Amino acid sequence: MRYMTRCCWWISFFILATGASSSQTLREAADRSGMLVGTAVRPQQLSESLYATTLAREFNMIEPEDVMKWETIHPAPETFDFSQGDQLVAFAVSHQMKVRGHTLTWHQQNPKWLTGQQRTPEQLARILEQHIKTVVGHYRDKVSAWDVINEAFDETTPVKLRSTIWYDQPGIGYAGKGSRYMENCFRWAHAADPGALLFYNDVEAEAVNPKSDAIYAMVRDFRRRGVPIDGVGFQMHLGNPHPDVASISQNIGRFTALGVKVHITEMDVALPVDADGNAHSADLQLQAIAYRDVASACLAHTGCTAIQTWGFTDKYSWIGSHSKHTQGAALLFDREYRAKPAYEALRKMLESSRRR
Ligand code: 9MR
Repeated sequence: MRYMTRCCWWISFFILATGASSSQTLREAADRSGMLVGTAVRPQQLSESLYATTLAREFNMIEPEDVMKWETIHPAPETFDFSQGDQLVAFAVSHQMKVRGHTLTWHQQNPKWLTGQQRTPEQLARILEQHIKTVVGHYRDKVSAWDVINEAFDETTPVKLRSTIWYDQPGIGYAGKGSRYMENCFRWAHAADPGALLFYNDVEAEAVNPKSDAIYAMVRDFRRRGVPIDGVGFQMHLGNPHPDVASISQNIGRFTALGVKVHITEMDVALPVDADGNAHSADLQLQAIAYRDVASACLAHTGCTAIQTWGFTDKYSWIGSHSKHTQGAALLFDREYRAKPAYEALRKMLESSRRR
């Protein structure tokens, strides 16, 4: 008995002293390394018990995939519908998770009442200001970070600001004046919740490239002039499992050097799939390496504080319908909620990092 007690004490001492116990879940590994590990969520799936239990066990942050977008949350000029967003926030609160809000200003998923009618820039500016202040105000102290602007730069060369209802069709009064129109959005969001972190979020800007150069110039300018921007989100929708990790790391490094945080906001790694939605096992291994290496690039910079995936089970991923079911299997869990090699690779990478 005495031997047992002493033996167990020594084991406990060893574990505490070396940190040698291994994290069982992604969430545990993230908590220990001071990271946020998040996922996009749809509230209608919370009633599926495996969905809800996996979500709460594995992640410490959630982001609404669609239900905080304009078409859901602002369905008529004077009507805001927070019911589905509130459901996600309630889930997060009851499981001690953070919430990332997505998204306040975008050119997609806008309601017909907004896009189907001519308005003056002044009218549109008032509508956008009211929207941002109402939504951010409703979730004050509940949503910890907002994608204030989503995908404002286009995919052309040279990179330009995307022509949208907010910029120049007709825009909110700053058409042709570059990123000026976005400043107001950050200021309105900051006024509604000074405690929330405010992000610019974009796609295909994760590596050093002309688009991330343009975003970099904008963020540097905003920081110099005191526009309240706190972070940049790199979506990380990878169309193949071969990311340019050195360039991604370099890009994260230059943004965090500006004093802003970086979040990986929408990671998935699409693979070719057969008619049943299955990927080759060799591709699943490459996918695991891609998740590991992107996480490693993030963890190499203290300002990169969140890794988030765009959903977590292959059962519910936008990739399938988007690719007409030629691609899929992009996430950390398969359709039966079994952890894939990518899950284990990400968990181990988080576990090996100790930031605290
Ligand atoms: O995953 C979202 C899907 O359910 C929507 O139908 C789609 C509409 O465009 O938007 C998807 O999410 C997008 C996100 O909001 C912004 N970045 C790209 C994501 C994938 O299209």
